[in-house]
Amino acid sequence: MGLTLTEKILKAHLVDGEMIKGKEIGIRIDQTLTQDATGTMAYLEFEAMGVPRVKTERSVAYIDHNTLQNGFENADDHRFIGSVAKKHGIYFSRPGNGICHQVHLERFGIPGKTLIGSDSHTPTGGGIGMIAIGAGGLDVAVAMGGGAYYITCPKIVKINLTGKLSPWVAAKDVILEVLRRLSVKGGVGKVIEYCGEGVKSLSVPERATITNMGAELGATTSIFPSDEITKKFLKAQCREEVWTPLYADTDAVYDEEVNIDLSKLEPLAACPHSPDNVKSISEIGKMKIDQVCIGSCTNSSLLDMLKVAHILKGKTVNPDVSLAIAPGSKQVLNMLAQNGALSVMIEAGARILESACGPCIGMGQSPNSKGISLRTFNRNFEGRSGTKDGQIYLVSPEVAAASALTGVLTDPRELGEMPEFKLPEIFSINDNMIVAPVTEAEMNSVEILRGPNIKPFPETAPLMETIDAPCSLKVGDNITTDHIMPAGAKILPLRSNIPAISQHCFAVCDESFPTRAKQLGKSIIVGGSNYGQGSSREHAALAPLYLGVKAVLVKSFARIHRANLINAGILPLTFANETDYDSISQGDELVLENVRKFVENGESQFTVINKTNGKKIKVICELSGRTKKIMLAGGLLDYTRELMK
Ligand code: MIC
Ligand code: SF4
Repeated sequence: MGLTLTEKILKAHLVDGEMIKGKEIGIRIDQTLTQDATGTMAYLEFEAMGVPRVKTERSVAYIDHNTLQNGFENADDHRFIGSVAKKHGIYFSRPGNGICHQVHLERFGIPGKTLIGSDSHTPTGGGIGMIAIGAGGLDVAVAMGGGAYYITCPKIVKINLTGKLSPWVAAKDVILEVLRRLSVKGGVGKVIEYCGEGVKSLSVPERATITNMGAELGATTSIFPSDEITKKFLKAQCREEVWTPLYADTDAVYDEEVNIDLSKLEPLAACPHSPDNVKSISEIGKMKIDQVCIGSCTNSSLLDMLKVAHILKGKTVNPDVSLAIAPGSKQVLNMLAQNGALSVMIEAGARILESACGPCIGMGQSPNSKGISLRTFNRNFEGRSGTKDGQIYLVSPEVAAASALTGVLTDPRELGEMPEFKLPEIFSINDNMIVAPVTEAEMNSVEILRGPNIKPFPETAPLMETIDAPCSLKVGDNITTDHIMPAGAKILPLRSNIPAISQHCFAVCDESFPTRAKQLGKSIIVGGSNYGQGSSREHAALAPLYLGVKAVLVKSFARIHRANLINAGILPLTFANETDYDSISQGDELVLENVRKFVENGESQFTVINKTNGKKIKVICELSGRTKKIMLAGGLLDYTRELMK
């Protein structure tokens, strides 16, 4: 029986467990990446492990998220990460060099290698045939120290692409179509593998748009084969030597199959407030818009920007619209400057932003009250844009640029004939904003530069014998990490200060939660299905940890968040019977008797007693040998420290 591409790469990196679907496996990690909003914590954790130099083939620290410096905090974090990178053999991509995923694809990604990153859109690397996975900062810290990364051996979904995209229909429309069909929960426990004739018609940046936004399916990752197109891209980046051809075997067996005829797709949009709330542009109609933002790790490649410049050429942005453009990397921005496309954008009235995440994470450019904003990004969760009532639609750069001119949602096919947009034979290469690691001798003399905002990791404790605690918060389905631990320009500067950031925990749902939870001392959160979807931010686990949350009981979890809860020593529980969700109200007293003993004995079903109404609720907590030990120790940091003794 042949192997899928995913199985080939995972097998070649397997260091623990067996390739049995649904079972935990440990894989060797070749590369890691961090960004600044998750990086400070990840490096504090790495420091706590006491490993002098990273043990990966390549680790890169990027500064791209917290780039608005309206106080000392973000600048201090950048400086801290820069000094840690120098001290421990890590490449440092300076602020201004671009968004981690875009730069990593351009300058560091290698087909067939494994990459984990403390950012959920790390799967962008799947666009060149990597197994690239988003993880919590602590998992990345362990991988930098040479430890394996653990995932559930995934099911593999084949997405068979046929045909070719019609003019003005984009890669973004492909992933929006996948989201429309599979939903934001459809990828949990799965890797999405793209195959078929249609693959050949997609360039690397287009493939990367698709694998990037595969994160919104909840998938472990997504991957394309490494073929002649990949080779050409790497050659144009002067990195042809890292290319290897990689394909699934022709007789590979998949768990699921989805067929998409590219020629049948039309321009689409994800409507507020979920990436899977997808409708066609024609179905939504000529809706009046207030803002357009083009950029983010999904759609900020040179190819995307050239299309935007073509559409804007010689025109003026509609007077009722604000258009912001953030090219994804210094390479992209510089090439736009060199070939005149930047001038075209400026002439048209675009507001050019630095190469960073920017509005995607609420770092500026929040829309006006109830503003309708078209964005080429990957997430439109409530509140993420920085306002509570912003109405965010996720679209392709083509739809975004065409609409910026008309002031209403516009189908780019109205633009008439589409010219052929080609990638350059050679990109403009200048890695002068990437600081390479120094020699061992120089490393020893590096001083770590900490600012007053950088506070230590919160206190953890071994799993309690019995958890007897009230339900401090009850929430519904599809709670995102943007609900649990909001981002935005005001809160992000507190990412290195858990006591301070925890004051904003669940601010979108219930502003009184932090005070209540702290007063209760210990408590349990109850939620619905797909709890914790979205980002990899471990702050969504560390803030509850700081506020005394001992367990989270929900209908189902998103992958990275569940792992982050375990890493923080918070017990992740699911209802054996989902209807029991209705038998708990906020404030009810819940008891998990002898929970430590149950976990020690490897039992996966326990009973929660609701002391308030007397109801007995069956709950499930499946922990593998390793995650069991982590839970008992009080989290991954304590477990790793014990291992190192
Ligand atoms: C996001 O897109 O939500 C982020 C901001 O990049 C996060 C990481 C973070 O919260 O720092 C992610 O996707 O993991
Ligand atoms: Fe940055 Fe947005 Fe991409 Fe997250 S999704 S890495 S915030 S650009």
